[in-house]
Formats: sequence, C-alpha cells, structure tokens
Amino acid sequence: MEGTNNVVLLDFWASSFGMRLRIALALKGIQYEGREENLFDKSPLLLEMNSVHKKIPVLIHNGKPICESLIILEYIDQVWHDKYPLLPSHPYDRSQARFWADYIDKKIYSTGRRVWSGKGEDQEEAKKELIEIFKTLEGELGDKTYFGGDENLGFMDVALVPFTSWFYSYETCANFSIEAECPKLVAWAKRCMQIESVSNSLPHPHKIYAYVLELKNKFG
Ligand code: GSH
Repeated sequence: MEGTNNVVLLDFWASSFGMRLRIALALKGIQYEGREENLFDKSPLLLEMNSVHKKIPVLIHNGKPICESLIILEYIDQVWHDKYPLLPSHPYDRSQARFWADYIDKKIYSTGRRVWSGKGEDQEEAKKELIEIFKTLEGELGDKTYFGGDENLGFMDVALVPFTSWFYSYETCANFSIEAECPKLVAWAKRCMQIESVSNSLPHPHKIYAYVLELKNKFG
C-alpha cells in the first residue's frame, strides 16, 4: 500500500481542523501536496471531493476522498500505523481518546467563535463556558505530559493543540488570560510546541488574530 501513495490535503491555513492533519502527516513523515482553498470561492475539486459538506479539510488518497478531520485523522493513523501511532491499541483506551476528541469538537469551535466574534453578555457567557471547557480538559490531562501519556502525543493531543493557535485571539477579543485560568493547559500547549511537527503546522497566533480582525470587519 505504501508504495503507491499519492496524498493531497485540501486545506485552509487558519483552520484548526486542517492543522490536525498537517500535524499527523508530519509526525508520520508522509509526503503530501497541500492545496490551499479559498473558502469564499471554493475550487471545483473541493466541491467534488466533499460534495456533502463542501468543507475543508479533505484528504485525497490515491484519488479517493476522506472527509471530516477526526475521521481523516483515524484513517491516517490506520493506513500509516507503523510510525507514531496516535490511537491506543486497547479498545477501552481508544474509546476514551475518541470520547475526548468528540468533546473537543462539540465544544471548542462554537464556543470559541462566540468568544472572538461576540459582544456584551453573550461574549461574557461564552468566555465563562470556554474557561469551564478548558478546566475540564485540564482535569483530564492531570499530571501527564501529554493527553496521550508521558512519551508521545496521542489522538486527543493532535485534536486539541491546533486550537491553541487561536488562544491569543480569544484572549485579546474578550480581554482575559487563559494562562491565568488554566496554567496546566497552557504549559501542555508549550510542551507540544516544542515538537517540530506541531510548531511547523500551526500558524503564528498574531497571524490568526489579524485574520480574526478581517472577519470581524467583514461580518461585524
Ligand atoms: N467537522 C468538520 C471537520 O472536522 O472537518 C469541520 C470542518 C470545517 O468547519 N471547515 C471549515 C470550512 O470548510 C473551515 S474551518 N468552512 C467552509 C464552509 O463552511 O463553507
């Protein structure tokens, strides 16, 4: 299988969902072609490859599309299982990694969006909710180095760490400090950034903030 790999990633630089896959492909040392999409003028290829949701990221492996970042992450982990396994081997441990990745997906994007784009009371409420979410995640981290254990990043680390590139935007838009509220989570994020596959896959937080300001100007 690994001899005939043609891998294309339809991506958008500021997308936390796309970042997950950049990290996984880097950790596993997979060569691929990243194609940047304009989400306001989607390419015919994206519309064809993800005709249901019309969203990035999409992984095209030997001509076949896989959609939805967590499903793609699992796919990558299964196809290239020899190097840097992300999901644990025991079924119970796997279920827990998937549970937390699902929690991240259900909670962070939508609450985070209300934090950077919201105003007044709704923004305040979203900020409190986001802090609660991060505290819950901190509880799950406990004293471990990574969510995946003390040695290596796991599935949940890869699912979560992209959102840390948005922390500066959350903080600046809603005037609070995530480090003051959740120091262990921020320390974890810093440890992850020491891994090149992570730091090379995440945009600078100030670049994300400039993009956030652009979106706020455009959509109010
Ligand atoms: N659940 C999806 C995943 O995990 O892949 C979310 C993907 C997603 O929201 N992608 C956004 C997108 O393509 C960019 S961050 N938006 C374009 C649109 O909604 O039209």
